[in-house]
Amino acid sequence: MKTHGQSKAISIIAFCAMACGASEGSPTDAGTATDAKSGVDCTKETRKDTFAPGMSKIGAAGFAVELVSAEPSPPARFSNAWKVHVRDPQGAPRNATLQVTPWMPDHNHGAPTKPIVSTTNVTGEYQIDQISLWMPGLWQVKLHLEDGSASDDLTFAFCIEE
Ligand SMILES: [Cu+2]
Repeated sequence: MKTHGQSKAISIIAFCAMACGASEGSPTDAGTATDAKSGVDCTKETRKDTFAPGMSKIGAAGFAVELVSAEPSPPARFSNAWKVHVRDPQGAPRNATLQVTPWMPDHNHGAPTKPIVSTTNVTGEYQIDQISLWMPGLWQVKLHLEDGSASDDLTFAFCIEE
C-alpha cells in the first residue's frame, strides 16, 4: 500500500510540473468539457473585470479598446471570440496592429494557441478569434496596440470558474 501511495504522489507531482499545479487537464485534453468542478471560486476573485458588452479599457498612451461583443458571453472556458473597437485619445476610430496574449498570472502560462486578429470593413474594428481560456482561474487577455506613431498596452481580466 505504501509504495502504491508513493507512486501516485510522484505521478501527481509529474502532472503538476506539466500543468502548472492545478488539478485540471493539459491543453491537449482540454477539449472535453465534462471535467469535474474546478474548485475556482470567482466570487472571491478581486482582480477580475465584470464583463458587459461595450465595456472598455484605456491604455497609458491613450488607446481605448471597447469590447463590443464576446462569444460566448460572458467569456467562458475554452475558445472565445471577441469583437473590439479601437479608438484614439479623442475617441475617433483608430487602425492599429493588435497582439493578443491570454495569460494566467497565478500560473505563469499562456494558451497553447495564438489568438487570430483580423480586420473588418469598419475602421478600428477587429475580430479576435481563438482566445483559448482553457483552464479555470483568472485570465488576463493582454492587448498590445501599435500604429505608426504610438504603442500601448491594456488588459482585460476575467475569471473562469469551471
Ligand atoms: Cu493555469
